Amino acid sequence: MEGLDRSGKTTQTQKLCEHLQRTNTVKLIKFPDRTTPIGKMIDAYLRSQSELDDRAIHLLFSANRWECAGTIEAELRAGNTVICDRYAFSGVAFSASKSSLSYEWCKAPDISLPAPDAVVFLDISPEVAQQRGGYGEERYEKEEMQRTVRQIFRKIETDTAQANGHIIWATIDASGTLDEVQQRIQKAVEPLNGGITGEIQRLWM
Ligand code: Z5A
Repeated sequence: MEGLDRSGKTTQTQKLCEHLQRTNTVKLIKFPDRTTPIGKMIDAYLRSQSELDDRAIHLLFSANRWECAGTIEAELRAGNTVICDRYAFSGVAFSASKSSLSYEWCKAPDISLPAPDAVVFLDISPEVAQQRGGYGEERYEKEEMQRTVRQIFRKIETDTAQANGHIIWATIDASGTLDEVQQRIQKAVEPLNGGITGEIQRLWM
């Protein structure tokens, strides 16, 4: 699940998890995982309690995924469903919105992570997002940055379709009620309900 700030990712990921748990074992993972030593450094940065070079924080976000990659693969090999609340697509979209970092440089550290079978992108205008609870507390929660991030997500969608044609990319209007948005998400991932067979695909390869 990907999206802009306050698009409802955490709420909707939880609901999707409950829905899918009726038929399969589901592992829910949130990135950044703020509980690990790397995640604690990310958390301090996001809360503006520490300063880090743009490259350093980007690599920490990626390392935070790599430290979980083995768990993701093990779950998939066991036949379980893995849902991630943000993943490498957020990594690229947020870091590449900074003028100091190029888009290609931002993609590099996440190349060959386990690729998702579907990306649900919750699309919301920065204006609507701002009206939702808690907006503005963390470092990237600024309207101008969110606009740039939204544009980069569109580029990532195109690039991902070219590099990983098997990935379903569903852009969902996240501006309805919780139930309306959840219905759209469930419909988008319906093609995966029968399960996935074959080798685990790799990101951007
Ligand atoms: N980041 C990065 O730079 N690089 C990376 O590699 C990764 C992340 C993985 C923290 O992410 C920051 O890290 C984030 C991207 C960057 N910066 N920004 N922006 P995070 O995922 O930990 O935090 P977040 O983006 O701020 O997510 P969030 O606070 O968890 O928001 P959300 O998950 O999208 O929304 P929510 O918690 O489900 O809902 C927010 C509020 O809106 C809440 O009060 C809900 O009740 C309300 N809500 C939700 N849906 C609705 C609807 N449909 N109607 C009305 N109100 C709603």
